[in-house]
Amino acid sequence: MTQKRIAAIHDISGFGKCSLTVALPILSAAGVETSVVPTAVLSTHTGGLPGFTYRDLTEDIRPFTQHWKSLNLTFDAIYTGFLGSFEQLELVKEVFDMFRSKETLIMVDPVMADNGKLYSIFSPEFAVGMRSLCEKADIIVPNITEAALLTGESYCEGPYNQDYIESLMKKLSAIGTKQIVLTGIYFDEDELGAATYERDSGKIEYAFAKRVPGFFHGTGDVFGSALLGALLNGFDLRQAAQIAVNFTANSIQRTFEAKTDVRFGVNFEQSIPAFLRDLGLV
Ligand code: PXL
Repeated sequence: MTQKRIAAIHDISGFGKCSLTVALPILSAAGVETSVVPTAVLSTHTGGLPGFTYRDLTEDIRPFTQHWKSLNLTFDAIYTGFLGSFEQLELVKEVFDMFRSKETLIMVDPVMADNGKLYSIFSPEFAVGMRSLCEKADIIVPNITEAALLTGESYCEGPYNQDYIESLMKKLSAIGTKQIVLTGIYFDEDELGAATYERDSGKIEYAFAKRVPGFFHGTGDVFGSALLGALLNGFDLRQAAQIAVNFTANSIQRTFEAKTDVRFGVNFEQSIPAFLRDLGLV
């Protein structure tokens, strides 16, 4: 199989594992060539570590990607995550149009909220802009809070019931993407995972692993990166979701046992060997 190449468009937060410091190592480990468009450089993420620095790189996005285009570079996938402004959303739509071919998989993680709350830097209108970016994707990967914001549905705390999840999925499907993976689902205290939806078949399926209670920062990016790595290794959506759930749950479990500060991100690095076994690469 020829090596796959992707473009990952996220910020880089120096400390507190998320966005590019997660996507780059995980996709590289999965054997995928990962080019990056850093949209901003922060000292840490914005999720609970006060005093972070934020250097916006919006102005660089167009010249950066136009240079790539002049080199005739092509990508098997484009993966976007945290985007800091409406202007960045519009620029990313341009990048999709610039590089999209029939084979390009466009994956949008509509990073903007968790635990029922928008991240501090966003206004509620940002969800409208993010929905318009999702409309241009092949696959979207919201958590439950983001799904509620994208659809106008009310947010509920877990444990969830199947009716709520399936009604959220149906509302998300109106966005029009071919595939949806909804994260952060649990029906009881024992298991946590994701639901997958395929537009063509209308089928909703689930992938679960052991649940560790609590909130662990950066797990959406760990999950999204592993999911894309698995898809590009030829797994179907349900299988890829299971591999990503296993990897994320394993990383959370290790972090929970080590009792590290949950704002610092999860120990995904030491889960990479098991991830590679799941992918059949070792
Ligand atoms: O993991 C999501 C994320 C990415 N990048 C930045 C963030 C967050 C979530 O808080 O603040 C800068």
